[in-house]
Formats: sequence, structure tokens, C-alpha cells
Amino acid sequence: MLARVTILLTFLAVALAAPLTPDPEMVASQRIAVLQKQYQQNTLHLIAAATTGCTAENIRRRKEWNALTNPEKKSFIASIHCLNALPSEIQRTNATHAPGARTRYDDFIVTHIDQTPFVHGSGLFLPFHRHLVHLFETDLRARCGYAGPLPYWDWTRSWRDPRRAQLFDGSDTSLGGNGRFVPGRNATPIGLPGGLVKLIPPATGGGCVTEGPFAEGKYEVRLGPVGYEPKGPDGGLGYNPRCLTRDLSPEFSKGTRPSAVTALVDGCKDDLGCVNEEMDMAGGVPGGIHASGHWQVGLHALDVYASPSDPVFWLHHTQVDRVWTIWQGQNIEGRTRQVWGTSTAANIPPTPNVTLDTMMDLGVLGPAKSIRQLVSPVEGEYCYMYE
Ligand SMILES: [Cu+2]
Repeated sequence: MLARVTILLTFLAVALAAPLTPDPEMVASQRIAVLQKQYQQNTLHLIAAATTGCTAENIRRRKEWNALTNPEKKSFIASIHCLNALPSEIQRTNATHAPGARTRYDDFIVTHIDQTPFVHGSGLFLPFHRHLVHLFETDLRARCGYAGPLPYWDWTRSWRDPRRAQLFDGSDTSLGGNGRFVPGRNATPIGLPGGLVKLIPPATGGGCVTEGPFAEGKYEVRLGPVGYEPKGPDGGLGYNPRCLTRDLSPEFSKGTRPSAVTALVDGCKDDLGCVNEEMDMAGGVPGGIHASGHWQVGLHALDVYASPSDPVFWLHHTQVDRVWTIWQGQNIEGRTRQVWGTSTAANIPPTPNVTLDTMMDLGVLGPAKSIRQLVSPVEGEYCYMYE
């Protein structure tokens, strides 16, 4: 009798406890919301006391893609097409350097290709990409009339399967769908900073994007590949017109699960080296939230050099900047003016440690900038926050 009661009680306890065991990723998502609130409060306090001209009234608020209205989404998409139709500055001033560049959008890709050996896996990674995104936003507004918020792709919301993200649903308010499924493909070996090679196995797509605003026939990629074989003509800077391809991967998207973000923001304390490590490495092997964002999209997005070919690059890197910004925002005083690392990828060839005065080149996109000018999202040229 006692045994039966014990069994019954045990059964009841398990049945009751099971649904109450919190899903660790749900817990991490809630934690991210708390960290974001904290960062927002700290930022608003900071600018309330500052005299930089950046105020709670005029600060630009960047939003998650799903928080944009449909007209804002369409306008954002239209302004990317607009940039991809405006003339190239490189073509006008230095055509032999990048004979494949045809448009202003290509100027961004060429600059990214040129700077890749210095701005990945290095102390320039975060500030360089922050500024690249800022210059892109500036162009969307100034040259193409975009007036909405700069969107980011919060990949923690679709980490179980990026095919379920609204961003990739193939509608006219998405960045297009997956690539057409191509069976029997081989893994793609991609070159990473520091001479590492990572094999990317085929996933759920592999061919041209067939639906949405960046489908075959509506959007053309001209530069690259640079980061894997076969390279495009002229080392990937030549004219190589083709469709946008994708290969959405529910394996690599695990690298952008919510707990990977809390591991960085909570786990790294005041250590910027740890932040950079969590971006591109997970437990000492290539991975991390930055790399996993690229790898779960696949193909064009895999190319460390020419990845801005896929417009999702901008939303991914805005999200990468958001994670850095939220980390900074937990202790603005202690974390904003930190530097880490050197100015070459994996320090190959070796370069001195960067300082706040280390400069980075932005090619035809704008004047060179020091790290100091790029570390605070609410000073100098910047006045933005994440919602
Ligand atoms: Cu990059």
C-alpha cells in the first residue's frame, strides 16, 4: 500500500514538476529583455546629463524587423534597391581596383572586402562594423529617402529554425526566402581570419532565392566570391553577375540561441576580449553569435569578405552591434572606452595592440576614423539606441 502511494506521489510530482521546469532559452530571452531595459535606462540617464546634442527626443531608435510597419519594411527594401542602382564611386575614381563594382551598394561590398584582413577577428571588428552600418544607414536616408528606423534581425527569436523567421518568409515584406533546394551538394570550405578553414555542410537551400524582393531577376550580385572557391574574376573584385543564393541552416542557428547572448552580456563582465571571443568562437572552436548569424543564412553570407552581398548582412550586423551596445550599456563608464586586440585578423601578420587612437580606413565610404570616435553610440556622429 505504502509503495503504491509512493509510486503515485512520485508520478504526481513528476507530472506537476515537468511543465514547471523552465526552458533555459525562455529564461535567457527574458534575461535579454531585462538587460536591454537596463541598457536603455543607463543610456537615457547618460544623455540627460550630457551636452553632446544627443537627447531623448532626437535619439534614433533602432527596431527589430518585426516591429517595423509594412510600409516601413517596404520602404527599407526599396531604398536598398535604390542604393543598388545609384552609380559607384569606386567605378568613377578607381575602376581598376574593383572592375566589378557598378553601384553605390557595391562600394560598401568593396570596402568590406578591402578591410576584411584588418577588421575581423581583431580589435577593429566591433567599431568598424558599427561604423559601416552607420554609413549604410546614412546613405539609405540621404541618397534614397529612407525615413524609418534602422532594423535589426534578432536571430534569438528564430534560433530553432531560421526558415520560420518572418524576415525570410519570401513575402514582399521580407528580405526574400531561402534558396531553391539543390540536392547532392558538397560542403563549402570557407577561409576564416587567421588561416582557419571551416567546412560548412549543405543545409536546406543552396540555389537562387526564388521569392520576395531579392529573388532572381529582381536583385543581382556582382562581386565575389572572395572567401571560398571558385573565386570570382580579379580576386573577386571583377564583374560576376549572378543571383542571390541562400542555404538556411537550422543547425547553425543554434549558435544564435538566447543563452549565447546572455553568455556574452552576463558572462563577459567587464572583459572586452571575452566579448570578441563570444562573437566568433564558442568554447574555443569557430562559432559564436557573429559567425553563426552568417552561417545560418549560408552561401553569399558565408563569404567573410563579400558577405554584404546579401542584404541580410545589414540586419545581422546591426544585431551584432546591439549585443555589443547592450553589453556596454550595463556599465557605460567602465566598458565604453575599452580596447582589445590588434589590427590584423587573429594577429596575422602581427600588429601592435590597438589604442583608442588606432585608425581604420573606410575607403570611398567616408573619412578614416579612430576607435575613439566609434565606441560610444551616443557621442560624436552617433545618436542611437536599440528598442
Ligand atoms: Cu564583416
